[in-house]
Amino acid sequence: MKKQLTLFLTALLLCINPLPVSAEEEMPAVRTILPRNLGDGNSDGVCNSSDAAVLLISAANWGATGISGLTPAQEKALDVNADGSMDAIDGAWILRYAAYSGGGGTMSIVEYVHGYELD
Ligand SMILES: [Ca+2]
Ligand SMILES: [Ca+2]
Repeated sequence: MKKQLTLFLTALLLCINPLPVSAEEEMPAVRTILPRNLGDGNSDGVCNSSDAAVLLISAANWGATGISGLTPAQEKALDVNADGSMDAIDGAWILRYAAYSGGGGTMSIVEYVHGYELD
């Protein structure tokens, strides 16, 4: 069931357009912009498939109304690859990380995606 949800969310995420993260959130060096709660879009302290669902719902809201319904901090947390927009790539990273950590992986999402730990 969890695998089916992951596959379903991945398929949906691949169909949505990117949501731009607020310009004020953009900075030049990736290492300086990564938030401590990277990937944790629902602010429950963990990054899992529920966060991908938050991203998907916000993308649907964005498409329908032009408003994501998320706070700037949530948008920044969900820009997992730190490219300045929330999109299917971020959702795919979250789902990949959820599968990794659910399988016993111990890296943080920052290390998993970016290859290093925050200071
Ligand atoms: Ca979360
Ligand atoms: Ca992104």
